[in-house]
Amino acid sequence: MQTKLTNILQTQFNKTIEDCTNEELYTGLLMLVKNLSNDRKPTSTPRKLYYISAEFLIGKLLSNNLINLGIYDEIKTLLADNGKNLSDIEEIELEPSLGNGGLGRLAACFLDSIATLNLSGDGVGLNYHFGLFKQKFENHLQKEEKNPWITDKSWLNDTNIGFDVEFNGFTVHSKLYDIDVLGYQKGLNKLHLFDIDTIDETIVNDGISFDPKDIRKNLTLFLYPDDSTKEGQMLRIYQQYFMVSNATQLILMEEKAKGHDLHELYKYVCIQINDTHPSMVIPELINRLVLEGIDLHEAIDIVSKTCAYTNHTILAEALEKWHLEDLKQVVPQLIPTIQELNAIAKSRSDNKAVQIIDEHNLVHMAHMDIHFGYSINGVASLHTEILKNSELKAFYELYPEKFNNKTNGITFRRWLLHCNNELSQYITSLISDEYKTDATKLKDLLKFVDDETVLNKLLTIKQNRKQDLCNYLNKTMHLTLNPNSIFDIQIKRLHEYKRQQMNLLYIIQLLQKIRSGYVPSTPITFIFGAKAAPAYIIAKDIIHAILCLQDIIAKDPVASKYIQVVMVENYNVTNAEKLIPACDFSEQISLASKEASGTGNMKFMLNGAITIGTEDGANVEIHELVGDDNIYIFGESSDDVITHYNNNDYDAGKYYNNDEIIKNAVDFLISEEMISIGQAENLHRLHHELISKDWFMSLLDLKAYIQTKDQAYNDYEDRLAWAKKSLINIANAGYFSSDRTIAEYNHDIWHLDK
Ligand code: Z57
Repeated sequence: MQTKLTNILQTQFNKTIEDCTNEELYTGLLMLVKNLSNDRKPTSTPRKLYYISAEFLIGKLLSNNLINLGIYDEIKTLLADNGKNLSDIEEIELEPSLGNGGLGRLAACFLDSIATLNLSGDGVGLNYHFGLFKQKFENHLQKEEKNPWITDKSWLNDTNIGFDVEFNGFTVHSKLYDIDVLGYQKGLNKLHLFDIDTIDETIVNDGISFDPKDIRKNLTLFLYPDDSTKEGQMLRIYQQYFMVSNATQLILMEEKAKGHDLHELYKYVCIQINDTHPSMVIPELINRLVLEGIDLHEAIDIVSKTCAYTNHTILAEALEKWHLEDLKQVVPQLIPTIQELNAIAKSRSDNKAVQIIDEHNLVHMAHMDIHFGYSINGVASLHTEILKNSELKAFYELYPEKFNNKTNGITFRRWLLHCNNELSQYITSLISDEYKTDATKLKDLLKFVDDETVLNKLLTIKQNRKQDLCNYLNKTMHLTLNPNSIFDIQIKRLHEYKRQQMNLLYIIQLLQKIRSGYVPSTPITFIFGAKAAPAYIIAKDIIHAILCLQDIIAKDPVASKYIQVVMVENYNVTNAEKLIPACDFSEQISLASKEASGTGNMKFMLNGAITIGTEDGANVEIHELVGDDNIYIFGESSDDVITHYNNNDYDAGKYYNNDEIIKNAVDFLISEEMISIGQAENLHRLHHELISKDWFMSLLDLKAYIQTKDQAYNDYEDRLAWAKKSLINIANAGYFSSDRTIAEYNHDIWHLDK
């Protein structure tokens, strides 16, 4: 490697490693990785998967690619020997922000595992120039800015592939960029990102606003920042059609090149539809097969045997329904096909719940996916059960054989080997490195549950990560954290169902308790990281309240000795990699039934944090694996919550009026103290929302949450007992490797190796 790298640096810059700047070294390493990728054997299973997704939240790629090529340690040492630091070089790379949250990050973990299992499977998505917005805080409010990430030295490779994509009355020509996806030790696939070269970055005004009229100029500028809430619908339809038309043309081009008979497309190709965003691939592929001379009904049959759909939410606002009229305005060529699919669906069932086009002329994209795909899966076992028994009950009765569960997973390469190298090496020293390719081997750690040397070492490693985080936040955000405090962390998109507001109310009541004399045994640092969709008013009000509270506590001479609130700006993959390994307490407190799975919960567990959570999403499975003593579970069950919704009997006011602690905490939001720092309008709106609607029932579980957390902080004091819980969490995290998830997708849905 040394010769390879020095040769590159010599020809590029005429310099030695020692003389290069970090920028030059970054460029050199990028070229080295690209050269080594070219030498790698691409995957070649008999069947090929196309994973179509509006989001691929891949994170920075340099270190991960070095790890997957098996040269990370060598390069790190080589650089160190020449006075250079790999992590300084990593900082040169900009994070591509091509995703909102869990769904996008899951797609990235999946690509890593698909390649690692040596399966042929490419990602297909869009090359958003400014990605998701960059978050800034100003006057305790979220401000959005564009987030450019494409530079001339990037992982994107030009291709000379491009297709015509037809919209109502005009045609655009696409251009494809590819990113190599390297598996761990073996496997090479591609992430295909489509773009158009008429894009005009200069039409973006202040922040993230732009002229919406000219599709040719704005189509791939931004990723839609609504993680589950809707806005900008027409442009979304344009983006989605652009994505799937390109995907379809790419697939057909590759299949023809392989000489496959399109009548048997389903024998060679499998299309995974990631949430409903790519659903138009169904009518688009049908249309294009018809253009190839295949009869309409045969085309429908072929597509039905090729497409599979993953559902990621039961939140009604995230289940896309497009107005037929709007679709007609953008892609009139799909309308007759969608109408035909609707007619077929009707002939299969007269139940109104399963129709594709409803009486308001809304096209239910998920319904089309289920009728005309061969598999539908949920992303955690509770979520799949809810789909079968309530949300999609009528479909389950119609097609029971199509339903299956695939509990989410995460790639251990990024979320352990890279972000917590010291822990990973220590695990290797205890149980060998077999767990890197067979994560279930982590169970071998259980033989050390009572070994004090091991437990103390785990505590030391955690302390090291906490110190690293302190240094990082000090350098990047000028924050000063107490490394000896408990790190309690909630990082995820801001959404009422995730209940950051409940965490906030906990902190407020603790502040009030401290002000009346209570002294916590160990100081606590409450860390938040969250972006709110720019149009999601209440979510932004919650951020506002957290930022105000951060200030109030920092200025309180007594309380600041015991508690600190820190809201990290611009939460993204890069800072997640610093936050997760430093965490003692992982907050997974969604209203039961609402979080389909969660994947942050798995990353925290793998890094030895203890979960405080509701019985929701994959928390249920974490609980089953680690047992009652190694997780803090509280709150009403998913069944009870669903019953509250069905009976419409939840009354936030009742909880507010009948409990002093709840009332005082909620009223603090509109206290003199808060209003003098923040905006009265925002704080009153949040206060009003909490006591009148509280749609996601944060007051319902608040008391149980307070009790459970107090107990957990108490337990933290026994350091060895705590370390034991930590070890048990790490040892049981193997199930959540995305290698396991992908093996299941392959076994039950894709059959890529036949
Ligand atoms: C998104 O990140 C998720 C679901 C959606 O429907 C959309 Br839109 C975006 C998330 C779920 O909220 C998580 O619970 C889940 O873990 C993740 O998708 C991956 O499945």
